[in-house]
Amino acid sequence: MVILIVSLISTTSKKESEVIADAKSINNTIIPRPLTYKENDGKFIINKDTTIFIKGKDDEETAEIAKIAEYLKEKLKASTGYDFNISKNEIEKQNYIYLTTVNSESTLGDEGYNITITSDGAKIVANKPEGLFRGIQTLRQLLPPEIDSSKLVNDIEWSIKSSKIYDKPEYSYRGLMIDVARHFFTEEEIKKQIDIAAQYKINRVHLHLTDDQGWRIEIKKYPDLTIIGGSTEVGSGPGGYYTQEQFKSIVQYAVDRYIEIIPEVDMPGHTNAALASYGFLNPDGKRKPLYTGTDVGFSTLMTDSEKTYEFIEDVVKEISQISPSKYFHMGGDEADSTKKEDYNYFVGRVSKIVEKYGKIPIGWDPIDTAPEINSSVILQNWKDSNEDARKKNMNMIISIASKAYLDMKYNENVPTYGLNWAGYIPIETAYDWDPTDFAPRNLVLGIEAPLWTETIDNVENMEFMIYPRLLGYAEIGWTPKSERTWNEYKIRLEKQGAKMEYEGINYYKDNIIWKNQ
Ligand code: TNX
Repeated sequence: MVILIVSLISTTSKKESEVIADAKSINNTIIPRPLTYKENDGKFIINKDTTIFIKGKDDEETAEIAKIAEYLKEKLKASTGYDFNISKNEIEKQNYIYLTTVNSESTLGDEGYNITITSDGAKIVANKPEGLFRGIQTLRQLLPPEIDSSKLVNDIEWSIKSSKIYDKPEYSYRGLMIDVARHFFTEEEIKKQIDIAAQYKINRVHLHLTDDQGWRIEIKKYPDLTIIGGSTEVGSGPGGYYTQEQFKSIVQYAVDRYIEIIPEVDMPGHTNAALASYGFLNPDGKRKPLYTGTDVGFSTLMTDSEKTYEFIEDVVKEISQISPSKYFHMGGDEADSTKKEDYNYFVGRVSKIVEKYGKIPIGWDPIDTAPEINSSVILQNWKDSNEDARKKNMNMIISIASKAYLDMKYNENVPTYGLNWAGYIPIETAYDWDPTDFAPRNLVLGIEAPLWTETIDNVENMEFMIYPRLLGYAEIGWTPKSERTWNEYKIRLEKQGAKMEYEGINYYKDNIIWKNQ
């Protein structure tokens, strides 16, 4: 008995001391948490003479790394006032930031990196330029938070503690979705969100481009989709759309940040904007009225009409030509006005059209329940069971609404907009789960946090919903489950507040994290 009590006490106290040690070992603010971080004595101080040296395995790679160096230089410019020299020469012994893919470890994969900081400089080594880009995000977070100020900061030492970091992601898919159909957001607004998300190593941005309330992507063969279908939004605002050139510009901006833009055309439901643009998509040959409310499930394409499939093929073809992503998201959710057998036939046929244009189809559940859908399609799991997907060995992106929906309110009072049909999602709920709670590890590609915008019509409110929850989603996607706990995370999150502040992000300063607010 005594032995039992003693052992009980010692296990409890061991656990506690582990937690404390954990908390104490947080001498960095990095989110997502790197696999290993070891601090050493000394520090590296960046000054106006610091040089960014670059070296790839060949000239092409060096040119790509040069762009990453330019990006880093830009990110450090406003606050430091320094105009770093970027050099392809052999690195000097001191005062360097060195970005290289030479002599890397292959175990780092595409996105992993090693950072070594000494008093002489900062060296980042990765297999691929992409890994260097991810490593740079870590480097930025190692500097004082003032580094993100858009104004010159004087009287500060731009120092980084000597350290060694080894890091690579758990999941290859770490996404943010923005619904630009319910409310339209401009090219510049989306680019800003892409840039902010990139610092947390988000690598996919899914754009929900069409829905009942709006069609947001120019299709040259069907100009009325945007002239009519893009002319409004929820609440009857002016709406808008991206020309193909604008879409390409968003894609390139994302590519420069190693983010893949995934376009979605939602079908066969959520299609009123298309039905309002072209009569031939409707049984009576007439255009439907535009819709600016927030109901779901009332619209459907005609699943037995060849004109529908011709239309879809044209749309998929045009978008595929301007979208380098390997994926094409075909929607498939809430088709409540489509009979189940018609839905099954439709999603099966459309998935083949998508594949014909060289893309991997992604669909929301219940797409996995259609007999024609197999493991060549990816399930984005938001609500229903993914039993069929498991049986069929389909890869999955986990977006369970009660955990990952950015349009859910934080709590009953905050904010005044937002929804709660999937429950409230406070910061802890958003963080404290794992994709493997919902699907077997071998089928999980990763995680995505969707922001639906029925109630969100401006960037301030958008940022309030996204931040700080996205930092948690980014960490769930990057850091293995075994390496993260809420108690330790929340200390790092608190420290990240200063950075978000300097970046001008309108985040929710929840007093559970940020005391004295
Ligand atoms: C469900 S999630 C939807 C969307 C809504 C969202 C609101 C999904 C695939 N469909 O149409 O915007 O809920 O939270």
